[in-house]
Amino acid sequence: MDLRAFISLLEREGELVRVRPAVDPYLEMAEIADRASKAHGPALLFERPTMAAGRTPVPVLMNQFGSYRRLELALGAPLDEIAGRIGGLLDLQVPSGLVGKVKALGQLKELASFGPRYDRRPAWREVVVDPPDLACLPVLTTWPGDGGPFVTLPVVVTKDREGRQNAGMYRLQVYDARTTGMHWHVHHDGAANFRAADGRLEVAVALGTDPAVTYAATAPLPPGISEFMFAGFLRGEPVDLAPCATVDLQVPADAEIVLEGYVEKDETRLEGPFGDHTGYYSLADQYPVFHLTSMSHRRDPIYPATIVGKPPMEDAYLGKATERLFLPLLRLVQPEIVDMDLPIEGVFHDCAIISIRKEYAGHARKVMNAVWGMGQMMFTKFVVIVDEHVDVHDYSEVTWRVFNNVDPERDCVIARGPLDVLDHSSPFARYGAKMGVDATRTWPDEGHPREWPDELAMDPDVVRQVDVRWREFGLPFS
Ligand SMILES: [Mn+2]
Repeated sequence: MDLRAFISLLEREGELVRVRPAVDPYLEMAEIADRASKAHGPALLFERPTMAAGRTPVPVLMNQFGSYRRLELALGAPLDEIAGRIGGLLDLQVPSGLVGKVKALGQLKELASFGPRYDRRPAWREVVVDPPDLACLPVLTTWPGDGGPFVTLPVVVTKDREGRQNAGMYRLQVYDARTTGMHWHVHHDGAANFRAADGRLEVAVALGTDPAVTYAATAPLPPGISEFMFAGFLRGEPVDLAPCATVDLQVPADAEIVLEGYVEKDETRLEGPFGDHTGYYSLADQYPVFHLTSMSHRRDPIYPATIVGKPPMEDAYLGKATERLFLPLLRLVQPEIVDMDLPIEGVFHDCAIISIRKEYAGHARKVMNAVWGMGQMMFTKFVVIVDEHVDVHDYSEVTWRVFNNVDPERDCVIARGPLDVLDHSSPFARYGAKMGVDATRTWPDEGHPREWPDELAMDPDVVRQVDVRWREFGLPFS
């Protein structure tokens, strides 16, 4: 499904509104999209962005992922159904012992059947902009303190030394017609490929891809697992890739716009500030520079954009997709994990609430440490562990457990480790403290010699009796 098919689908489902009056990509579009997010509103297709003099308006698609319904339409199925397919793929029938675990990992190979196909005549070759000129695109400035306009939904493709492609989403600050910033964080696969390259690293950027591809580029896949293969798995059919014109990379054949170029070792430039998904500006810092060598697009292209800011925003839904789809992977290694919630307010790297089947003293601490050792979950600043029967998605229930069950001195763990680049609370960038909170029922051998009280629960016979007689009482609630 290309972006145009997705737009038609959203329109048929009443999930998209076309905005026909002229709208300025400088702040105005962002303000409208922000209101759409906060009102749980539809996707927006701005048909007439204000453009630089002499440039043809390129429509801008915003808020395409901004509801659970649209996320389902984007990924082709409800999240729980996809999570079930992933669970099946991993054979979650509790891989017991080492042999079982190795067998389960082997089944990951089934993913390979969703490896990409190749198409040598991609739609995005229809128009070549020579020389490249980013002023052709209505790149948004989303917050007044931003360092400039930023491309916010790019699928950035690079290769590692073994020739395996990686697709990630790293914002691109537009400096001029042919150069942008390349905001890959030190922990991202794109940055790892850059560090490993000698001299120059080729880069391709696809804009306006199948929404499953766009989502996959944001997903915390282990290094070496192809985002395009993952998108193919989500979609149930392989992603068609096409070779770039000036770099040795392949990008989705149905992309709307493709930028090609390179990033040079030892060249950096001030990037930012940028109004970020924490709800604060991320500070300006030195980042690599992306030089365009080629730019092409489909006839009448559509430019995709998002705005991030104080949650909830559109990216909250992408984060929730990751929470659901990656739970089976987490459980493959930590089968005691029952469920997980990443609160939107914690912007996905700041807080995880996890329920576990507690089987031994210190079990909650074991899981905290495991979380801090798992891929991008290593950034999690607060890890809250509750017992298996606690609904992690019910924040009233969770806070009640934390406030009542936790002895701060005994049940809180302070650890140090890598932090997300966007964290501004730590005295140092990318490194700082994390806290684990064990809100499970404390066992005697965890330092609780006193009796732990039983939870309140009504006598079931009385509950049944009251149910039977309910109408008799004439009460205006049930
Ligand atoms: Mn990757």
